[in-house]
Amino acid sequence: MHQTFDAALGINLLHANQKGADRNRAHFDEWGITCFNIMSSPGAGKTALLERSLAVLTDELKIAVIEGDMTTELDADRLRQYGVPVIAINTGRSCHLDSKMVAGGIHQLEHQYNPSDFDLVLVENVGNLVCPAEFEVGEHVKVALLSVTEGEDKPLKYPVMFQEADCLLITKIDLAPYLDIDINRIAANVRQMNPHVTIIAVSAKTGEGLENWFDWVKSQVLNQHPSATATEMLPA
Ligand SMILES: Nc1nc2c(ncn2[C@@H]2O[C@H](COP(=O)(O)OP(=O)(O)O)[C@@H](O)[C@H]2O)c(=O)[nH]1
Ligand SMILES: [Mg+2]
Repeated sequence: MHQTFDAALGINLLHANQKGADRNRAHFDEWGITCFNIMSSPGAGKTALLERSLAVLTDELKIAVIEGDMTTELDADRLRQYGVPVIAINTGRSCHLDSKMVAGGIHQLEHQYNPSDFDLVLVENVGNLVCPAEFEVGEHVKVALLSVTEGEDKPLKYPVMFQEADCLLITKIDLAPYLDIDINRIAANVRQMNPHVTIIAVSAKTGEGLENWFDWVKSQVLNQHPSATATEMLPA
């Protein structure tokens, strides 16, 4: 069967992106950095989660953020208030970050700081449930957010994002009582296609579930680069 021109182009594009992602990951590994790619539809609560996370996790981990948005530095400015380096990447008309854009962010980090000082780079991807799932940026860990306001069926309708995720955060659970939504059904829909995913229900508003998320983040950092964090993460 003949491949269509578009399919061939798509495969080449993804192949080139993958090579760039592998290079980015090699840099992160060289510096002992764990990289998270945080993805969701617009408004699911990525930046709110990062605000809460930076407020707590910076006590134990040295963190930098790469903030992807089509335009503006609104989210980047929100996160700069937590005293961490935030590298803003505007993607223009593109609906996702790609590995080349993130390589540019890594270059800035390297230029302005000593990258070996960092334990964790959090990448907030452009809000979109489709394309970010296809374009790796060099992450070790993929995190997908789905807010309770989006509906139980979304994992079934946008499967790639949820199949690929290492962690699913069901967000805005403080709103669940006002909605006709079953959080267990969301979890079951995701488990059906991704049996090993870690599922954590959280509210950035009330703080419910955030301790579980923080513990999971720390376990992933230890898992990827045990020596980089061994001292900081020992109990006091
Ligand atoms: N009620 C409630 N609202 C939230 C929560 N998390 C985020 N929001 C609100 O949802 C909107 C979008 O959040 P934001 O973090 O900007 O989403 P992003 O586009 O995924 O980065 C904002 O108005 C937030 O205040 C939550 O846990 N509960
Ligand atoms: Mg945001």
